[in-house]
Amino acid sequence: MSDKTTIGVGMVGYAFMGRVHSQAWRSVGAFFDLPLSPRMAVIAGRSKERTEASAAQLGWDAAETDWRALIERDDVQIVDICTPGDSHAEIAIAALAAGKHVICEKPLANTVAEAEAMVRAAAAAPASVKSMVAFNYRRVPAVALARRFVEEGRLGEIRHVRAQYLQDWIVDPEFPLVWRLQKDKAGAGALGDIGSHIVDAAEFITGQHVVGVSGLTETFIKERPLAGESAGLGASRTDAMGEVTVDDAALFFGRMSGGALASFEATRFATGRKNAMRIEINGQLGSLAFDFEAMNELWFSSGGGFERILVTEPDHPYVGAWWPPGHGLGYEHTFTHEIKDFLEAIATGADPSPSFADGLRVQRVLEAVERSAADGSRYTNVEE
Ligand code: SOE
Repeated sequence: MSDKTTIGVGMVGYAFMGRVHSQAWRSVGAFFDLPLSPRMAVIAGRSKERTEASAAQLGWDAAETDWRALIERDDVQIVDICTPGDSHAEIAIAALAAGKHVICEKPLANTVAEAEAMVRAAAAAPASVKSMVAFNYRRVPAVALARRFVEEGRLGEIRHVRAQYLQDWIVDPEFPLVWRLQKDKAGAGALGDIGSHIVDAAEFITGQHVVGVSGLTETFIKERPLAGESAGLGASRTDAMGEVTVDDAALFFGRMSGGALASFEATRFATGRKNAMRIEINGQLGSLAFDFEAMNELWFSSGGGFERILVTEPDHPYVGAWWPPGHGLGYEHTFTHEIKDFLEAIATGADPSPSFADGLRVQRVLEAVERSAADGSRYTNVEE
């Protein structure tokens, strides 16, 4: 018998993020010694058949077809939101009002106004009710180690941030119009989906905020075949065509609050790049470089050439819970780490990070990029 307090989890959504979050909830207690033991109480989705099948496959005890019913359940204390951005605000605000902790996929919302409402709801909840936005790349051990290096002063004053998020999954003009390519569902395209990750990573590693930007966005393929039954990443296509209403790529540069100059590139048209989330930081004393496609490595230079650090040592962030040196971690572990940190924050009363307020700040950067791009790339301040 375990003496840990059980905490019930209800997850909304069962597609890509739902699957990876399920894996994290399932494994976190087996690898980290936590004060709380999560119980995968219930999963919600619109289709009864698919939600029930997902519950069975992913390890949830029950299935609901209405997220409101999930929130109301007494066996749910944590609500995990893995839906497209158009429902984040409504679900999160209702869950917080019901006194449930909330972890919400990124970007926090589709608009600044929605994100502001979510921040207000989080602030209005009792201090014991916690909320967090799921920027999982903060929990890549090499990214957390990069932040440690900056905090230890090993880079000195930071001059440059060079961040890219390169994918190629929609290069084919026949790739269907999935929800990620529709503004009413996703809020933005590459800018929101993957640009948000590199803004968060840049802010996390440097401890600085993006304060102003100048941006360009482009939609290379303006029309695509409508998606078949599933609108997920693996959707089939139909014969009818529809308009792409988001950006395919976004490029922007900006100023950081500590004086650094930053450049960002988010694209789904980088042929051959699958999930190249890259960041290089140049400081007065040293530089760091990271590429998610080699996620167990961090490159460091103290002025000579770059040296590779294999981030698999037990004293590296999160790594000690897993395998012996050199055995490496994968994408899914970043979610396990995020849930571990969230459960610890709930148990200890600490404020989880990144908070909804951090998510709102990223949202404001994205919005400033859109305003700048619409205004001939004019330098645009990120609103406070
Ligand atoms: C699709 O671009 C996607 O799944 C993003 O939505 C995720 O946040 C990222 O981790 C991988 O790519």
